Amino acid sequence: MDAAAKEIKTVFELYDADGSGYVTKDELASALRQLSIVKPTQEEIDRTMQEADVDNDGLIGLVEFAGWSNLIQNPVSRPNFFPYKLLLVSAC
Ligand SMILES: [Ca+2]
Repeated sequence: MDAAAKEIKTVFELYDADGSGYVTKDELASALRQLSIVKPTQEEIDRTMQEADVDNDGLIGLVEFAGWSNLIQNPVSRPNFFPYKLLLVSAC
């Protein structure tokens, strides 16, 4: 596992509070509220869930999470995206 993958897994485990291997919407909401410098609104949480949950099963797996992290780390393509990059930086 390379450093970037390890970093993503570390952050993923912060989100996955019960260690189930999946991040639920509740876990996502509480992680974002706890870790974020800017408090997200419910709408932003809903949008984030939609962004990250590619297969729409209501859970974010590690692969989905990694894809979502890539989106965050490429903010040029997402100018209006909530600045969760800050969150990742502060969590690592
Ligand atoms: Ca999913």
